[in-house]
Amino acid sequence: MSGVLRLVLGDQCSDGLASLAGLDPARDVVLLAEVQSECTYIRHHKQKIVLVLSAMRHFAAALRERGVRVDHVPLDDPDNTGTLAGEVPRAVARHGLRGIVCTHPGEWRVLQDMRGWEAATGVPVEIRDDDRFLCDLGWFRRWAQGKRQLRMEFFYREMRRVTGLLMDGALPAGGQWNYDSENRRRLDKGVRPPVPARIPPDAITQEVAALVERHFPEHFGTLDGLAWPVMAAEARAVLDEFVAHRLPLFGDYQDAMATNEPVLFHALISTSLNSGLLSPRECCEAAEAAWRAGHAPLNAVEGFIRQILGWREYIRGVYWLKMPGYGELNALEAMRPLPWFYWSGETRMNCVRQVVRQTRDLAYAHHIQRLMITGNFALLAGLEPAPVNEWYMAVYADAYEWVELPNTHGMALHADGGVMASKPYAGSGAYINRMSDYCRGCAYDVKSGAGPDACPFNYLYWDFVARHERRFGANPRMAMPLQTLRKMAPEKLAGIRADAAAFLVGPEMSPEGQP
Ligand code: FAD
Ligand code: DLZ
Ligand code: SF4
Repeated sequence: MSGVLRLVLGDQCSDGLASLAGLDPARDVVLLAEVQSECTYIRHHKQKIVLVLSAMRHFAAALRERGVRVDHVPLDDPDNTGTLAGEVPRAVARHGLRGIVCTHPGEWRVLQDMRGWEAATGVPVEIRDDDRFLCDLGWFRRWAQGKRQLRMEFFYREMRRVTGLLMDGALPAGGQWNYDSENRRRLDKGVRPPVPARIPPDAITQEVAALVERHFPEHFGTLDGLAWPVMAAEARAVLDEFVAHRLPLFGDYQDAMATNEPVLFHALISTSLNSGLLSPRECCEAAEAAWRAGHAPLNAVEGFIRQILGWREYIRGVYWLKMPGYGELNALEAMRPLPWFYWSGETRMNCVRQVVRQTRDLAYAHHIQRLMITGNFALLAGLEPAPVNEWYMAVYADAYEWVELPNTHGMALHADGGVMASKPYAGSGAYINRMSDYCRGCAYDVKSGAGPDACPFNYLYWDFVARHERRFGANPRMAMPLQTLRKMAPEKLAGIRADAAAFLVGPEMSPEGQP
């Protein structure tokens, strides 16, 4: 009797993947298909394509070594149809298989695609839950049911209880659930963040990099800084290095930003988690073990575990709860086109310039850079959500819609009207100046609120608050800025809003540019 096709997608390179459970090595075939459509449905950063295709090649080789029958279709195979919807039926026919087993994908559009494969192939398709996550989607749906507002903090506490992570019996370790108030320092003078070890690209990765340069030369980003893990062992080495050298100060400097310090004390593990090279549980357990051994303080370890056990799982739950349709929401009626500087980095705003250039070179920016620089600007300037989402999907090596969309659309742009976050993450230049050294190297004056040299984040902030005064009037978390706005002299506010209007139609904001 023939076997079944077991599909492994590019972000599913995990031992123990659901679609590999029960695999019969004598009959079943594992398909890994490099396809043009997955590389171009978004013009991903070159580094993301290299990392995904290289991880697929390494995973295929590892499975073969274990005696598994693997069908790996390279991108430049002349018979490659270029789509998953083409490659799956082709593989079923080629090997004469009687069924297809998949793991739930990370994006709605792929799930829709999978649901059509039974009709296309004439064999049954089984879509198994993706149990690499700590929260099952059915559990999340039940947790969310009937709640007027979803809040990450309550979800996170439940997850701590359910998983037992960072718990002492029924109580949170150390007596508190959350130590975030200790985690808001700017980088202190004299603190030198350790330089992360580079993972040199091996022969397979170099071959894929050449392929990507040939096939996708127009995609955003450079490959010079390429150093992402492409195998589980490399990903584990990055995690171990983080735990040993950066975790102890992760909490303190989680929100800090500094020129020429792209990583600071962050973990650099999102690409590995999202492509399946690391499991969320092993990351949390490694951090907890460091605390229990006295190597890292609780504010750091709890903060780190909250990102993974709390935010990452919550974000995924919200995505699948709200899809389809989530990305179409535009609660703040933001309509402005994306300025070209998001691609070129050519702007007089030093903070934005630093983050866009770093993103181009590394396909990476840490959370506060994404939220409070490029995200905050998009929110304040009223940029249309769809192109902003497309930008975030295109520029980061860890971007998949399940995690990118709620973070951008919900957390950064507030386009979901508050599903993700109870207030918009809007900040003026003062916030950026408090948390970074960017303002020192800027053509604009962060201390100035109006006039030609004033920091655009300052007048755009008040213009934003004034624009949405009615909408946020009933939101207690917006009471402070609204109170200040209402106390502002009318002529002062009129001047600020005139500066904002002029900036928003000025040369910096042009959507046109040379690719
Ligand atoms: P660390 O700061 O060291 O955190 C450790 C881990 O926690 C991360 O690797 C990540 O897995 C998890 N984590 C932290 N914050 C979040 C969060 N808000 N949502 C989900 N997981 C989180 N993350 C992605 O993985 N892919 C994306 O496409 C993505 N897009 C984002 C877009 C915007 C506008 C914002 C504000 C955030 C986005 N994030 C995204 C979340 C976060 O910025 C990245 O996970 C983080 O910067 C990755 O770097 P790190 O591994 O060094 O993280
Ligand atoms: C991101 C990506 C890329 C660039 N290429 C492929 C590919 O060639 N083949 C594949 O199976 N998966 C790829 N991926 C990952 C998919 O885009 C990802 O599985 C879906 O977006 C669902 O998360
Ligand atoms: Fe950014 Fe304003 Fe500071 Fe310049 S002055 S770096 S624009 S916050």
